Amino acid sequence: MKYSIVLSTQPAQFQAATFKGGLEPNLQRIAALGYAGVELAIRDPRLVDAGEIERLVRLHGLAVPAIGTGQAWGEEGLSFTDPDPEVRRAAIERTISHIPFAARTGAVIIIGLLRGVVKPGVDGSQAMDWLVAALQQCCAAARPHGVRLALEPICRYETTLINNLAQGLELLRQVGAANMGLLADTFHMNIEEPVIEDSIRACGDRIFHFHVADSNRWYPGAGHLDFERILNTLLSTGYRGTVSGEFMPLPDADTAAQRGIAFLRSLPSAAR
Ligand code: LER
Ligand code: MN
Repeated sequence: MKYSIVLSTQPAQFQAATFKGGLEPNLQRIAALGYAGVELAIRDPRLVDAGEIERLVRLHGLAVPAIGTGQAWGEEGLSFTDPDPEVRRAAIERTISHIPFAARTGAVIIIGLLRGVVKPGVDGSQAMDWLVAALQQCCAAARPHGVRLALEPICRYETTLINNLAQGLELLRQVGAANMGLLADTFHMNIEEPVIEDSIRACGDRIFHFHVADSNRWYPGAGHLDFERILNTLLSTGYRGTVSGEFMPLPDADTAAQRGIAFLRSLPSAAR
């Protein structure tokens, strides 16, 4: 099993990004802790030096399995389902602007909160139509570059659109693109899925990326999720991607990152 951890390239409010701040020292620490990769949260590719990030990541021997895009929602309010067509267009353009870096690093582009929420006065089916159309446009732009997108079901406390994996699978059916899959996050699944393992199994090969945090969103091992069962089930779907830590920097980022990977590596499934 390969492990990565979320690292924000810019200041952000999102609390479960374990590492924030200076890129180079963080990359150094993450590599030293034994992670194989970093999942980079990038609000706007125009605000970062992609060439320099790529150089530093390679220097520290790290892969970039995924790019998180949700800060464009959290900090700027961009979304695929905003009633304002300009905001929707900007969200699509922003997603497409991640494609060159994703193509160079082999990263999956994550669609988390960038999908938005059903805003007051907007009909739910209208929001779904906007979401499907936006994803189709982004997938079509990504396909020639060999880039894949992963929609993340997110719990009810953060969005009203696509809370569980079954809804995610139905969305994939509507989008109808081979380069569109799902990101399954144990924190959200613990809230929304009737039986986490059954839901993972039902996704088969449509899981493109995987987030781990324990039930309390601390590092794996700090709560009550059964990671051995969950990760074994994930492996049984044929998943050979990266398992990415997205948990609170508690008691501090280094301790959380170190304890999280130590716990995951101690599981029998880690050897598979
Ligand atoms: C992002 O990966 C996530 O899990 C959400 O909780 C973002 O708010
Ligand atoms: Mn997540």
